[in-house]
Amino acid sequence: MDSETYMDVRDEHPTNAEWRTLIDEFEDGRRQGAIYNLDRSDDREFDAIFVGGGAGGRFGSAFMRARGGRQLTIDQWPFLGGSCPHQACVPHHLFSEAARELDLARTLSGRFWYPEFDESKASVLDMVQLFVSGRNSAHSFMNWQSKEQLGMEYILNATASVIDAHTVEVEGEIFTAKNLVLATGSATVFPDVPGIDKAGVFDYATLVEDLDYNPRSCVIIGGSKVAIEYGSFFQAAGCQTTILARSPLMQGSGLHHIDDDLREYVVDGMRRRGIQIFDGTETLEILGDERATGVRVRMADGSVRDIPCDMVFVGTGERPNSDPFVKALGVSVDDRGAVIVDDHMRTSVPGVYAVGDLIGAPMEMFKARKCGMTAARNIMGEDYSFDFSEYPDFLHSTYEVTWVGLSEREAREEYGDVIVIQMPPPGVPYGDIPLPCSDGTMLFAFTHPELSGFQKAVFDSKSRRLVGAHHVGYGAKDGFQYLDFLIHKVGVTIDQLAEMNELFLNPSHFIQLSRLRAGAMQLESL
Ligand code: KPC
Repeated sequence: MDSETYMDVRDEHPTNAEWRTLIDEFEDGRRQGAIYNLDRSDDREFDAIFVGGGAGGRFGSAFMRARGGRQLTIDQWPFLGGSCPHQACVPHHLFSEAARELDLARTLSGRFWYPEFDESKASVLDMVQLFVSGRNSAHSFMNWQSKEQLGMEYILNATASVIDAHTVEVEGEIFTAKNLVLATGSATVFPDVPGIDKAGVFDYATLVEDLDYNPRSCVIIGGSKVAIEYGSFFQAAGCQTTILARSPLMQGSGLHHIDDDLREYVVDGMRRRGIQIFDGTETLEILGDERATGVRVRMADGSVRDIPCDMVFVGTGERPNSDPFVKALGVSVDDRGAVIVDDHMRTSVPGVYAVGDLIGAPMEMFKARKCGMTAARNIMGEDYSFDFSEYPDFLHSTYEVTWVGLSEREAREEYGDVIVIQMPPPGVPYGDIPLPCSDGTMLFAFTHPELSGFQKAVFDSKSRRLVGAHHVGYGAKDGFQYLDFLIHKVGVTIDQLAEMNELFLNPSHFIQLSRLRAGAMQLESL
């Protein structure tokens, strides 16, 4: 190795601030080559090499270290943490928070302390630039924490070429391990549409890497979660947005357990805020010479329309980055390219595990991290399974939308006799009463009650168990992590909910509503 083209930090202890400067330098080209944090004095064989240091790779690595194992984690970027803090979840959360703030500021324009809303100040570009200017602080923390607190060994800013099930080559050097853990994530599938490679066509990743103008009109191709989330942000940030989906939003197979009322409240809310949503569409062409100026689309009624825009955003979903492993190892994949694993994260090749987005849906952070942990536990000799067929889920419009367990329809199919407690109560039009009126929606509740959200809990009448919970509002995500556990691991009943101690009109105020009904032997809806 040429010392001018690599950096060895093993005996250095860069602070978070120093890591940030280093990563800045790697990103803008002032520094090049791999970053080595490798204990060359340790002659133990690696228990695993993690190919990819995103959520799955990093959490698996940390768990393996904690169990006393030795790992090596290799990532193409000069930081650990992967696409989440670089291009995906973290910017999405920043943008969704901005969308919420913008929605409130526009709705309350000129009232109280809110100035008249100035549309010229709402900017997609401003938020993208804010994110890009700050993202290296998360990256630096990942490098610092992984090295100084978690004791991980890693090589960054380097490509790992898999040679066989135990061998990886990095920068011309061969590394061997008892096992490999593949964790290289997924990437957007750009539809095969004429003009898709024109300037002005983005996905979530290129948006943050390449956007250099403030878009004022956008057409989104696809109806995925990403389409809903980014579309809501674009519209709130002053960019007139049109969504062209194949299936009605939130009805695709990718999202399970969506309650009909919740879907209606969310999609109506998006339309109310000015987003145009068309389903049953087929995108025919991206219009424009070098740069996208519109989208030609066949509508559900067969007519063809040209929709002008200055940005096209692709939200059609993602495909696992599995090709190199099929080629190098022959791992089995499904028809969408997802590496097939068992509940221990073992692939079809002995000694090779795969985790995270690489194994397909759901492409969620909790799954990636727990997959990593699962692989590590099994490699370290435990017999540990991870079943992610049931999980809490969320998305953002200008609201935070959260759900767990069965929808009301599914619960009726499964249990027959169910009761529902919901706000606003069934049959009460939105806006007639300012409910749910929970934390985070108070300003709406008192000014625009129809915007104050929606919530529903579904119980099996016979067992009195909570079987589903659904929420549109703010701040419920936190509680839903625990509701998931209560529903799926504890089997919590309405009587146990009635015993809990609520903290006022907390976002998912199922506790007090449950208490109002729990006294009855024969449960009734509310
Ligand atoms: C700070 C944070 O949780 C967002 S970035 C997460 C990357 S990782 O911890 O590796 O899953």
